[in-house]
Amino acid sequence: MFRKVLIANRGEIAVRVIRALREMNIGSVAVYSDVDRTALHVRMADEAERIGPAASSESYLRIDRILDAARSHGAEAIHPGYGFLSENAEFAAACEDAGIVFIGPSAASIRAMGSKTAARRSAMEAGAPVVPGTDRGVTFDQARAFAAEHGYPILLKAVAGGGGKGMRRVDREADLEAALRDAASEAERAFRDKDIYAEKLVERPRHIEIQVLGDRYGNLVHLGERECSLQRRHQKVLEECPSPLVSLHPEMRQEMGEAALRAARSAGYYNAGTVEFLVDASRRFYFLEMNTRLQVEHPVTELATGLDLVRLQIEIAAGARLPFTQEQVSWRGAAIECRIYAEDPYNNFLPYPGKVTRLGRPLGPGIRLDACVYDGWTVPMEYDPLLAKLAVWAETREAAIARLIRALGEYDVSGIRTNVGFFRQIVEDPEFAAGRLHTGFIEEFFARHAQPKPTADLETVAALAAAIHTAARARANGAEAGSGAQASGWLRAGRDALLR
Ligand code: MV4
Repeated sequence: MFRKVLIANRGEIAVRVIRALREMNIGSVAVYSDVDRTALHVRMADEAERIGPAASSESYLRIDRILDAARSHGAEAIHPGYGFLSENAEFAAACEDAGIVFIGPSAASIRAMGSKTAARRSAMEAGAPVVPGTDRGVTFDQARAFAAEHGYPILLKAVAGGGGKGMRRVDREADLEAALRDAASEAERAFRDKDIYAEKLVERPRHIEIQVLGDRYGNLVHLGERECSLQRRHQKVLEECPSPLVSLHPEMRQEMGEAALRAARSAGYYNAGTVEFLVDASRRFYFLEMNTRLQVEHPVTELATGLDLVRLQIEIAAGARLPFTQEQVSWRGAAIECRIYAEDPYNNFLPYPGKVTRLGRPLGPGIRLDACVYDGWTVPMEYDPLLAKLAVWAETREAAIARLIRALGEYDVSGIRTNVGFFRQIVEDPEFAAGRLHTGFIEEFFARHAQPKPTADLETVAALAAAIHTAARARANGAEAGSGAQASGWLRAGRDALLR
């Protein structure tokens, strides 16, 4: 086993990896940028090395500096976490070249899944269902012919894609030419690759993904599904294991699991990975893409299977065989995770970095908190403002929801705004309780209840107008201090009411 591992990441996932290393009696080396000097992962690791200024391009994305840190600290392996360099084939190859183990799949697997059309083709050849689509480099005439055969709407996608960038829905032929041009220029800007392909659009799909895990000897198992349909602008916000849909139709787990294993095998996959599927209203599922990393939402799979995915990743990278067979994998109860962000859900989910002045955390039965936030920490504005993942487990989904409502109620964060209150609204929603989830859920949820912005009621506006009037008259008359102070008091109260 390794004696020392470097974590090429920050935030809660760096903390998660350090915890696994400590339990395995392996030394940990953190890396950090200037703004992360006081971050929790730096405090928790055995050793730490500064790798540059705040900008990711000058720190967490610098392959050279990370490898230098690994060498100078004597780390034998690197865990990349998620994001940053985790799906960078060049980084995986550079680690191997430096004689350092990359805790993840081979550079070749990462590369094979990086092109969305190549991944589609190999999944299709391996027998996993895919949405009807075109080849890469689609021209206007080819896209028009495709739509003529399969019907509108279609979806234009970037070959180098991911995250919804370079994606355009097209509902009629008249819009096709402009959409193709827009998608290509957005893809060029985002990926420096303007290649586009077209797919038949699946309306209001669910997003269900399968966790896979393989060793370096060709053993590969799936660990079931995660329901990730609750997302906003291609960012997941809440994930579950099992999927409420799969719970109603248990044969789906085996069918999707086998399709995922076929797709993973076609790429010679090992270590942890995730195969994403779209599921349509008639429960047909389609391979979407494969994520060649540990995912943010891995805790719900861990809670439902009792496995430690990070520990398994490290053991497999060190050359161990998978310690169980597919038949030995089992699932129990229901797990739900909320991504707690420093953001304002009622102001377009604007990031809300700043200093945390008070922090009360949920505790007690069935709660798991993967966090990087601590009392007095300043959430930096340079990175994704994820503070914590609050995950709960209970015997049934109903009990897990009750537990989640209880846990969200115990969360008490001051100094910054968070989405905790927004989650309370979501998980108390009857549609959510019924498990009727799809990728348009949050947009529809806002249309159904939430006010996108707090608006003042007439009484507040009238009180504010009166206060302004009184204050202005008091000032104009050079009036006695009393009424001026009272007016500015009202003014403050009125403003607070408006901003509440
Ligand atoms: C789709 C789709 C509907 N039909 N493909 C969005 C991100 C990219 N990786 C794939 N995505 C989608 N592909 C077809 N043919 C709908 C989406 C999609 C989506 C997928 C997963 C999770 C959330 C989503 C939100 C909007 C659209």
